[in-house]
Amino acid sequence: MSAIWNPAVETMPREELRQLQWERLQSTINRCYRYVAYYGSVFNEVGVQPEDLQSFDDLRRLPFTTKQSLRDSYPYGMFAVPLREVVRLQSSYGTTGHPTVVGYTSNDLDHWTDLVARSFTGVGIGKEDVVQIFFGYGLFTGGFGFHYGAEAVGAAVIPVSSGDVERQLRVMQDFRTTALAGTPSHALHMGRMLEKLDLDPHSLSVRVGLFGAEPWSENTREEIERLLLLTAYDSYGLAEIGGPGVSAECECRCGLHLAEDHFYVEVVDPDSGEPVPEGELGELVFTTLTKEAFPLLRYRTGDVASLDTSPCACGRTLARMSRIKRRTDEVLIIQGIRVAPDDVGEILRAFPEVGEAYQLVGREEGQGDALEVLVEVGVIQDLSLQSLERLRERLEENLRRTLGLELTVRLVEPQTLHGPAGRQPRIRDERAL
Ligand code: DLL
Repeated sequence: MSAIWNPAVETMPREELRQLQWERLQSTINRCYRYVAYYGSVFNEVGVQPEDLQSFDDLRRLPFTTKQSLRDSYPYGMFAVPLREVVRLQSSYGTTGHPTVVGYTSNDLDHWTDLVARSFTGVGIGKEDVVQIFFGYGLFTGGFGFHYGAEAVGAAVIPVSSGDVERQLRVMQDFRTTALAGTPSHALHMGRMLEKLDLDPHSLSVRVGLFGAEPWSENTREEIERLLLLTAYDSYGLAEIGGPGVSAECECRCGLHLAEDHFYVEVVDPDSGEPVPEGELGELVFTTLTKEAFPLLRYRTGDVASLDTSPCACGRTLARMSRIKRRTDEVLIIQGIRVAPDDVGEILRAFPEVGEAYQLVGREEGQGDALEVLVEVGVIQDLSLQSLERLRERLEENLRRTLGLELTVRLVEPQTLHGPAGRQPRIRDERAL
């Protein structure tokens, strides 16, 4: 079994961990109440003072923080420190309108690096490794998050960033990459390209991959492992809570160990908001315990998973979450990018030739994940093939540019998507999840 990055915390008896969480929770509650105007008014509205919260259960007296609260506070309204103490800004990726801006103090960055270092160490990636990071570097938290974590464990990091699969393969061969970090869909794509180009996977040195940022299945895992001859692990996180490093699998691959010393996790029924018993599926709700710049209380993730606090064979005592089974809201994650139907609708509304209904279809194609947007045409004077094709191209170009994502548009006849049988769902995910 691989080493443990921070054994003092990762194998801490759960009683002690609870105590540590409680101390940190109290200071986070105070920080939010005093320094984040939004939380100040939330406390006043529900008639609660920080000192009224005397147990983890009491935390439930506070309402959930939602994506909407973050949108309303765009860009810096939820920050608990002045900007001069912020040393990094990142953002949630791929949604239009108002994405969430997250800030980090220097301590926040140290913690983040430490968490990703835990994830790498947990899957046996360390000093001896050459790590190729093909998450995007930029506002998306994947690239920089994984980068600093990999450096911290002493690996040689190749910051190749996302893009061009053939180039990735060339770098993998030439630099003798031993570990990959990126989205599973991109890894799969790389594997398939290898096969297509008839390159022998045995000519590569890669042995392990740490993947995440999007839903993937056991089938995809097996396929990636078969094509690239590596062992693939899952890692999870979200920008609002800090980015990757929130949880990751260990070599036992029986759930993702949560960094409970930095996050207090609740699993709730998405409809009632009430806690569900351990082991049952529910929506993950996070309270940050150490964040200085961007603390959040009871943040609803929209991600559905279950929790398991039983001991793990690896020796870690940190609870494990299952894979993310689904989302509570209507969001399609394609190539690691979250696409909300409302965002697509907003773009389409600018085109008078477009009808009411549209549908986002996620597919698995030879090249990896693909998004097709079906758009009903509206009232159009000129129904010539040429003019329809021009409309299609304009829509495609506009959606691609705004969503920052490769996609295709198909025009469909009026009433196809909301015919007599009722309105079709705005999302259809045909990938074998
Ligand atoms: O995806 C952070 C990250 C980067 C995680 C690299 C892991 C690796 P966001 O762009 O804010 O942040 O997207 C977060 O992506 O709420 C989930 O719905 C989804 N997601 C992330 N990891 C997984 C995973 C990063 N392993 C949103 N399985 C989250 C399923 C995932 N869904």
